[in-house]
Amino acid sequence: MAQSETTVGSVVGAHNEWDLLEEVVVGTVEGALVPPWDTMMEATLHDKGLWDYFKEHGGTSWPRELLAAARNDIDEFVHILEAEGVTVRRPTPYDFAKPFATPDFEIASSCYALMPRDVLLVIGDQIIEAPMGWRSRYHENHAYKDLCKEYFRSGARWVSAPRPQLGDASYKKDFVPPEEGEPMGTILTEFEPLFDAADVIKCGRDIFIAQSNCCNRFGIDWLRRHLGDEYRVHEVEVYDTHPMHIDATFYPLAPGKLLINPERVKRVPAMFEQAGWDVLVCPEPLMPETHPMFNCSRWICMNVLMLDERRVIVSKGEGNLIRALQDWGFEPIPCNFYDFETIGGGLHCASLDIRRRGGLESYF
Ligand code: DAV
Repeated sequence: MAQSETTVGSVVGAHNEWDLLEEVVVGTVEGALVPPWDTMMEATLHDKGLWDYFKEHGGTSWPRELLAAARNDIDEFVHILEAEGVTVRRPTPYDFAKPFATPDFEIASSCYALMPRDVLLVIGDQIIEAPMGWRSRYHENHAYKDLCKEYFRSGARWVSAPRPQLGDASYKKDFVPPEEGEPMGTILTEFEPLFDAADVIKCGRDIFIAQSNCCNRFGIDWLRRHLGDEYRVHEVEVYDTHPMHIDATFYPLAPGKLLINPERVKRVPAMFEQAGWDVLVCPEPLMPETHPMFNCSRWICMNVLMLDERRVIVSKGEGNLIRALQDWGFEPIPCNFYDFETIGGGLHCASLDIRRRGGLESYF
């Protein structure tokens, strides 16, 4: 199996979003459930009109037609990856329907293994199980344990961030998500370190992270200290009424090329301008407003997956972005993905880079 110079002995090695992708984990729709209702969903769901749907259907299977359509998309994504020479791995089937309790909370079920990007953070040869903020996702890492064990045996480092308690003290009581224009706020307290792996985006020695409804400052501090002197962890200032994850907001696509969400990025960190990076502003999404979206916003179009510095898999309906990517010097590979986005997230959410060929570098 091909291995990069810097990761000899370990199958796991990824330092940025654009080195040649060799192995990836792709999520699965098998067994996917509607997330069971929990108050922190009020903070993350952009569409208030959906609360009742989750209250009624949470913990049960998604409707068969939605699952079938999402499966077609993910199958096409896997097909493209394999055709482009990438090894694709999948999670282990897991029973998400079991209710569970800890001494601090109880919840009707788990959710799914749709989005490995949220659960595991790969930095260099290290896999970090994220301290996730949603109670219903507390055991989602179990669907990836077989893979983690295998990667560990191959030489990867494998750790879990401190398991959070997720009791009432972790969430602000009576939190009301801000309306557009009001100051940003998140539902999390600073009781314990919390982040999802998708709150983080890698750029060699520089790691970018933004506070969200699943990432607090305590979580950022934990990651900074855990990674140590080899890395510089930067907090990015974003504005989002329902923030969750950085990869539809702020995304270094290739050396010198930063894609930003014009509605959410308040200030591009000065280091990008100083180092001569181009700031690429994501065009308006083309997904019809009427397209059902249970989890994320239309800005999920930004959630592309780089196969190397040029080839980029992008959601097929997003002609504006596809043309912009071409103008910026990329080679877009369109993939039908709107129906996966309906119940999950984008191409980046649905995948997890395990190995990209290349070493740890500084781009600033
Ligand atoms: O903007 O809808 C996307 C989350 C991607 N991991 C949004 C959040």
